[in-house]
Amino acid sequence: MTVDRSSELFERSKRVIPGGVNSPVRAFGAVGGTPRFVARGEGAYIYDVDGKRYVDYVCSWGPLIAGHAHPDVRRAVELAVARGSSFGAPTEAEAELAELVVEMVPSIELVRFVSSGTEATMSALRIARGYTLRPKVVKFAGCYHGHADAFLVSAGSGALTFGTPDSPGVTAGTAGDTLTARYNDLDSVRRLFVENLEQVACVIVEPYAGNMGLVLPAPGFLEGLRELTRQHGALLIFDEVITGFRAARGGAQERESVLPDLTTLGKVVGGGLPVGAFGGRAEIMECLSPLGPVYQAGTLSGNPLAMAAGIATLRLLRDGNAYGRLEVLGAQLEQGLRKAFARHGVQAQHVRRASMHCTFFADRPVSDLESAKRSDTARYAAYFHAMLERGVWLAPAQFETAFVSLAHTEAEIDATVAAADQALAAMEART
Ligand code: KE4
Repeated sequence: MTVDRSSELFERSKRVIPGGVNSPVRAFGAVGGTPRFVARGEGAYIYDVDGKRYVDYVCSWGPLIAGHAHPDVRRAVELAVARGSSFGAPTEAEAELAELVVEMVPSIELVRFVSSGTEATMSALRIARGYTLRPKVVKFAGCYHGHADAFLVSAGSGALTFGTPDSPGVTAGTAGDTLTARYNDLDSVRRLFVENLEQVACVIVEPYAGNMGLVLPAPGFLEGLRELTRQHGALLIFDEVITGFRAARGGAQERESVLPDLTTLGKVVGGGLPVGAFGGRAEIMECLSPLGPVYQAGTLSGNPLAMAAGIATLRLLRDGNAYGRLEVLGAQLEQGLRKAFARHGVQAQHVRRASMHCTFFADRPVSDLESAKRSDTARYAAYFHAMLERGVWLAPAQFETAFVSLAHTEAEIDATVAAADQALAAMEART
């Protein structure tokens, strides 16, 4: 049997990189099999090193909302790199991207750029603690905010997938300052505030939770968090690393009309290059060094190439009808998959908001981590591989969210629904 290039490269990578990957979920551990190594991306497609083409619904886990190698993004980065890649000094591009963020995100008056979503959420926690002078933070079971110690408590995404929600290496002291509530359960938050009076610096939440699969806020949940945090003198942090510039031009906070005190961003804001950001009300952000005492820094923060990619991407989203288009494509995919699953009598929960979607192999609606964990992950894995074999690249784990980009068209959506029909039929034949 000829060994394909992905298998060869996986063996080679595993000799020098833990697990052969630089981020765990890429190893296909949740779905089994050998991860496909990617050679290139173009529009809605990625090509593996064996030349196979896939319609891409991972989109690099969210950043590529304009599709792979968009000409505007390519040109912007090519022009920037010709002038040098990094200076460790302020540049005009940082002001330009910051102006776009302030213009587009309703609650942000000042913003600081970093190099990943983890850096953004880690820094947002520090500034919340520095501003309120309180030690405790509240997060939600199943929500993932990156891999900073404070967050690896009942985390989502890969930590949930790999069943190590409380990662070794996180001290009891750190974990002790992280309080965990239940998503969509305001009473669980109320109890934590009462049990920790005047100790809670902030509540951090994914307004649309994208790391236990896609779980949407129940009516009144986000408004309730806004009211509870205000009542108890704590800050409300919306982790919009996924939803920022994706749920709407102004993110989930614009779509839901709930304004947090701080917002964290990543993914789309960098257009595929390493950018994270955190921002909010000026009086809070002015606590940040060099203006105030809360320290935060980064060698490549505001990197000119990353800024160029972010500016090109946000301009594409700000101007024109990007969100109307993404809504049409997202709805077409959702309806097509619902019909395909119904044709084959396969029970699933299809959850969608804008260009984010998730198919839970579950027989009841999913509203929190407990209900998400009732999903049949083995069946999801079989579906994932059946779709991959038919040229559709979904998220390689049940507890993730899939994305549509502006490069997808009705043709890719139709092909995806046709692949689902064949995949479900093949799965039936095997049972
Ligand atoms: P990064 O440090 O991975 O850039 O961002 C961390 C982060 C923060 N907040 C939210 C809501 C996130 O979804 C993430 C990262 N998302 C995962 C996908 N579920 C990244 C993919 C990966 O870990 O490889």
